Amino acid sequence: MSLLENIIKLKKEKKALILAHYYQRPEVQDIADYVGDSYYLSKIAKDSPEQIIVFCGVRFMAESAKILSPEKTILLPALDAGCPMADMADGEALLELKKEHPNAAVVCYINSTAEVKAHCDVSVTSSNAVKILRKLDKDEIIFLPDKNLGSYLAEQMPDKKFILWPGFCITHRKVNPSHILDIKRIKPEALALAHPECEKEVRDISDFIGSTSEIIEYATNNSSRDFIIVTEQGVLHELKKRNPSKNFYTPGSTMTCVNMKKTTLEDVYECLLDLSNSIEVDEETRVGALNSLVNMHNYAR
Ligand code: CIZ
Ligand code: SF4
Repeated sequence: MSLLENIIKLKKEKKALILAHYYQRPEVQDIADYVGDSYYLSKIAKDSPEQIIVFCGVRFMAESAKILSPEKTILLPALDAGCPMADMADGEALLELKKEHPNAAVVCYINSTAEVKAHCDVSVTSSNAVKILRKLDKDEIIFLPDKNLGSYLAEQMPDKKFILWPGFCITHRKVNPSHILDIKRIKPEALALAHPECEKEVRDISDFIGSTSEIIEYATNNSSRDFIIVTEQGVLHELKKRNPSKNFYTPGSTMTCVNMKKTTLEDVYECLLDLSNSIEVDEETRVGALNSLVNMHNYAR
């Protein structure tokens, strides 16, 4: 039996569900029951009847699923797949910042540790952040850890005062405007679709800014034929599947998240075989963090 057949067989035997983020390797996306962004996947993990979930992504995603569904077994196939941006914020420093701004709403990007979430009022993802923040009745917002998504949100809501944490995504930071302008010189019609985790100078010269799912929707529904995709290159798999006749250009070969690429089919097979790599969150942190994720799901509805 091939590795693929073995995974499918084990998945059935164990009644497991496989979820994969758009940034995962193509072959991992293809074996998953659901592929999507972190908001969509967190909804599926919470609502699905399966008790065993193989979460092909990075730690904060599996951790969020565990926080929402402590009774389920959440497996992270590559245990060392973390998110460097999530690790740029810590609970203790956040508590200090909260003391300086006692009236601010505290909002974290879902790309954050459980410890940080436990000190926040609500979590957001790049696909629901604008909607959720518009519903908060606070004029002041502490946003962490991504200063780029934070400054993008601040631009959308000039009536609110944002206090931004200085974190950033190392993958999205690698792009600079010249990468996009170089492609536009050769393909002047191409539309640049950028993730809000990109730096402001990149966002400012892009034609559309959105989350991975929004970028995929935009390119699929737009009549243009040429697009420059300014986010982690894993999304190209879904983009090409949905749009076989369109052309997708990438800004250099720089936009690969090494952590997202750690998960291989072998890892998926092995963790299904012995149900290893189970993610645990200590109960005190879990209960603290739960509130921010439940609020996200309620506000985003
Ligand atoms: O929220 C997510 O899934 C991430 C990390 C990116 C995006 O925009 O979908
Ligand atoms: Fe973290 Fe950036 Fe990788 Fe997403 S792409 S997991 S934000 S380092």
